[in-house]
Amino acid sequence: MKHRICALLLGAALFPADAVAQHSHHGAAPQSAAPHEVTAGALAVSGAFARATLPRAPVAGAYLTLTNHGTQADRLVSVTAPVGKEVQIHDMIHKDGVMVMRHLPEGLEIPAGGSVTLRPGGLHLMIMGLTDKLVEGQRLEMTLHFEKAGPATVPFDILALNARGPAGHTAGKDAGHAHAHGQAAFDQSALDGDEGRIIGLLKHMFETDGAPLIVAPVLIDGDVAIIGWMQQETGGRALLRRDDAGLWRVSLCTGDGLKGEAGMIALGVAPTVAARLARAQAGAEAQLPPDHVAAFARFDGVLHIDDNGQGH
Ligand SMILES: [Cu+2]
Repeated sequence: MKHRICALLLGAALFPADAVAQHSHHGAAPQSAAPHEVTAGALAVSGAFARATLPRAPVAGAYLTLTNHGTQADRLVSVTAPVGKEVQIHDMIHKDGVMVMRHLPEGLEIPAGGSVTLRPGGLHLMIMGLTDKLVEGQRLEMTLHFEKAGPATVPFDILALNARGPAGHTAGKDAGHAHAHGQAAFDQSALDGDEGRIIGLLKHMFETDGAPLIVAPVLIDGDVAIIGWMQQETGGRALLRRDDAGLWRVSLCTGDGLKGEAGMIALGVAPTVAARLARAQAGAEAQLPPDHVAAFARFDGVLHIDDNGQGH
C-alpha cells in the first residue's frame, strides 16, 4: 500500500480517470528507469512529469526539459491537456521579497542548440481549471505546440505531490527525490517549542520550492493540536497529536471537518479539549483574512495519515 501524503500541498490536480492512462506495474520496464523522450522536429522533450494533486485542487504543475538540436530558435507557444480549462506557461520571480508566479502568454523560447528545463520552483506548466485529481502512478498526455516543430504529444508521469523530478532524470539538481518526506525523518527536538516543532514538521513534509506553506493558526491543547494551512491556491486544517516520545505527528487532514467543536469531537478529539480548541480557533481565525479562512474549506474529505513516511 502506498503511503498517501496528507497533502498539505498545492496539489495539483485533477483529471477524469479516462483521461489518464494507467501505468502497468507488471510490464518489463520500470517507469523510473528511462524517462520518456519525445522528439518533434529538432526538439527533444525529456523528463516530463506532473505532480499528483489533492482532491478538488484547482491547478496542477507539470515539468519537463526541452532541448533544441537545431540551428534555429523555436518557441513553445501553447500546451493543451485533455481536461482542465487551459494550460499556462508560468515563471517564478521574486517580487517584493516573495516568490510569485508569472504567466508567460508569449510562450517560451528554446534557443538553437540550447535547452530549457521546467522544474519545481522555476518555470513550469500550470494546468488551470482541473476537474479531477491527478493520481500518482498514472500518466497524463498533453500536447505541446511549437512554433516551428509543430505539435508533440508528450506523456507526463504523475509523481508524488511534492516530487522534484523523475528518478534517474538528471536535469534538475533535486532530481530523484520523488517522494514526500515522512514524519519520522524529521528531527523536531532541534526546534524550540511546540508551535515551532509543528510548523517545522509540516514544512518538512509538505513545503516545496515555489510552493511555500503557510501554517496558521496553530492551536495546541495538551497533546492535541489543530492547525490551518494554506499553500498557493488551496488549504485545509489538520489534526496533530503528540506521541509517547513527545513528538508531534500529523493524524489527519481535512477542511471544515475540523472547524468547530462538533467536527473535532466527531474526528476523535475529547469533548473538553474540543470545546477549548474550538473557542481558540474561532478567535484565531477571526484575525485572519477571510480568503485565507475560506481556503481551509477547500480540502475535501478526511485523509488519515500513517507514518511509513518515506513512501514506498
Ligand atoms: Cu504556476
